[in-house]
Amino acid sequence: MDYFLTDEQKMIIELARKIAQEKIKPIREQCDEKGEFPWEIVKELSQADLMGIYIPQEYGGFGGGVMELCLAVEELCKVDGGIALSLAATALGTFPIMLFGTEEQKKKYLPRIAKGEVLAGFGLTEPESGSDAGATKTTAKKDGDNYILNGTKCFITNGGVAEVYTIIAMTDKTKGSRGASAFIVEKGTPGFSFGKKENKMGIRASATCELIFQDCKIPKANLLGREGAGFIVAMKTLDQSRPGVASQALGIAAGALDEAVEYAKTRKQFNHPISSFQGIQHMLADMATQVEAARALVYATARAVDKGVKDISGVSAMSKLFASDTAMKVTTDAVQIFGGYGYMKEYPVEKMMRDAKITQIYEGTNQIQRNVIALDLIKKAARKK
Ligand code: COS
Repeated sequence: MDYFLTDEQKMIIELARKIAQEKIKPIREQCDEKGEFPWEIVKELSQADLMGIYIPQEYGGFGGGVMELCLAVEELCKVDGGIALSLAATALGTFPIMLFGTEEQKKKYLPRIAKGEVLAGFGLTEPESGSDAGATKTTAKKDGDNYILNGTKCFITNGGVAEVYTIIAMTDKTKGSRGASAFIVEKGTPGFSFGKKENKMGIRASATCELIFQDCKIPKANLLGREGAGFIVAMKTLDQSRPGVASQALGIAAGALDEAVEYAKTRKQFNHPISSFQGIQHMLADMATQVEAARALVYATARAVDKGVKDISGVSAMSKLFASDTAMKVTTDAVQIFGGYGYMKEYPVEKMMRDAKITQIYEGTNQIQRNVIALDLIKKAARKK
């Protein structure tokens, strides 16, 4: 399918492909096995200007948008769905600053993130507040020119390895989600520490850990947007970032499809390559169709976000929902085509299947995506009346 990509976009794909093939492929098994964070790949991505691909040039970035970010993430995830998160999760932590930061905040944080000198993370989820993002318990109490943060965030991607975090905390518990505010918190701030490092099923090269705030004092200047706007900051950030998860899922699915086609061509049973059997051909045909449909939706959504189309919650959720379900289906089918070998760690498809699973869960479960899509649909229908 021709998506009429610009020369620049094609160059981004080539750059990401080269890093994925030459640098990520040789270490992906070890990173997965040991749960190692790939700092050397962060360096490669920084040198290729990919860490700042979605950040405007005036803040030291490449000047692309969500589309360029998605193209890079997709390509990297064809080889490894976890390693690319150093980039994708940094984008998630950076979007609140890009969308709601003051000029001063942007100038302070974006150039270092764009250069890949520091990574970012996004702290919304808590032990008792996952899908119900409005039930945040972490508090931020005003204290003169500061806020004092107390609480725990969990399952934070890039947790521990990032230097800059966007944190959602309640400044007024009595107001529910309208009492939440967003803050920038830097690693090393007294009272801010890291808790349990998670031992995960998949995306094991990505760092995931708890963030703990104990009387953590941060300056008023670190408030993002106005007090009480934290829930909206979080929702609009997720609208912007869900195509990124979708592109991660798309990359994993496309990578598994490539592996399955190659294997089906070489694996012989009953004296014939298994690719000659209709049962396998039909599976491959379905997988390819699902991948292409996911790609079309992800690219269309990313382009809509970059064009500033309003009300993107619904399509953004659709792209994440469809691409992640595709990733789960396609990777499971890839394992099936590999048969017993697919179940073994010697082949990459079992890892792809493990990596795919998280895309149906994080940045909002796919059940929540359906809620978002349905609400958007109903709201728009009501407006037409
Ligand atoms: N853009 C702008 N405003 C939004 C919005 C969006 N995408 N989504 C919700 N809002 C607004 C609503 O319009 C509402 O405003 P008013 O109070 O003025 O009416 C307010 O925010 C509260 O919205 P709502 O009542 O829909 O909130 P709920 O508590 O019912 O929760 C969901 C809504 C479920 C969509 C939200 O909690 C959610 O996204 N949960 C999943 C969180 C998630 O993705 N977690 C993963 C971890 S982050 S990596």
